[in-house]
Amino acid sequence: MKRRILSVIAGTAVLSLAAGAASAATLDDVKSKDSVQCGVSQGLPGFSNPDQDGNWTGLDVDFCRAVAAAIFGDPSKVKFTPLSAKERFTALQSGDVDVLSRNTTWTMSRDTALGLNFSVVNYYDGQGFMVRKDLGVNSALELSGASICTNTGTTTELNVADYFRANNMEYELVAFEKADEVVAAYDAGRCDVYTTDQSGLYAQRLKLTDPGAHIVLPEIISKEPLGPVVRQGDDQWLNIIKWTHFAMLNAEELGVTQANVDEMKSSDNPSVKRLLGTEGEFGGAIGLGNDWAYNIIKAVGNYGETFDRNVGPDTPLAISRGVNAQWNQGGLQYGPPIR
Ligand SMILES: N[C@@H](CCC(=O)N[C@@H](CS)C(=O)NCC(=O)O)C(=O)O
Repeated sequence: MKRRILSVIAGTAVLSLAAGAASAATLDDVKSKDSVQCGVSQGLPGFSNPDQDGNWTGLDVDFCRAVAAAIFGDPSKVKFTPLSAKERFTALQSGDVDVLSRNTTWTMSRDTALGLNFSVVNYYDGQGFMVRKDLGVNSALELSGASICTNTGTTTELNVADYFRANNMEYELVAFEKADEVVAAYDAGRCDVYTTDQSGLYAQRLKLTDPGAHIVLPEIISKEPLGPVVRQGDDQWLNIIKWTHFAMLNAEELGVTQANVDEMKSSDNPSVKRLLGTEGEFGGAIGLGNDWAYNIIKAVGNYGETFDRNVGPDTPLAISRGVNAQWNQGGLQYGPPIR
């Protein structure tokens, strides 16, 4: 008797798992919509930024285009939903977006308590401070008593509280929901300091009246591993997101670029063959065609190319690879092998 009840319970569990899996087939939804709905920021140069005609560019935008290329062989099959920091997780939970690709920090609470899964880190960052040069401050440790502008709904508020408490310093927080409100307030002198992810400071500095009048202080006060997020319960979709980034990393490591990807199709290197689908069936393992990674690289290039194009030393943000270099170049970016 006991055994039967157990098996009924087990049966129910299996059924509900199957039903959950069926309703969580994001890839099927995306295919029937014929596009990926990608949650991005409301405008952060270098990461996700629209121009006057509504054309989006940036590292996070390129990631969305890469996912569309992997699925459809067409990077234009993506639609962007601009989201404030506060709105972003609800938009993903409710199914308004298929993936959130928006300078979002991977933390334990976000990864466990929200029904969401972080996938990879496409940009290792840390929180920093920006001040006017004429404030005469060279270190964050000189900021006691400062008023500090930031965004609500972000990791920044807790980091500031921890840092100032740990260093016995006072501060006054001035927080806004929209990033452009923070920029405007700081630009207008309503606060002495602007704090957010260091990449965000380099990006937002470009929007100030006189960007050259401001410096980013050397201290990094937190770990901000940024990356794309999906809903829990759809392993295939999570795999597609993870392997999109890993394919771009492997391509860079193997010297496969947007310009040479066609030539590379006849490479004898087994790693290149598996990446580009001339050997093995790796695309099928994630529900995609065997040319999934070829399509990504053809459309947006490898990781280093998207980094350089959007935020690298030759862009207005002028960020060096630093910890975002490949693992064999002294950095943290490490693509697990395709095999
Ligand atoms: N990485 C942090 C901060 C993310 C964040 O929202 N930063 C602001 C300031 S850089 C931003 O993205 N603003 C751009 C926007 O909202 O469009 C987090 O995940 O909480």
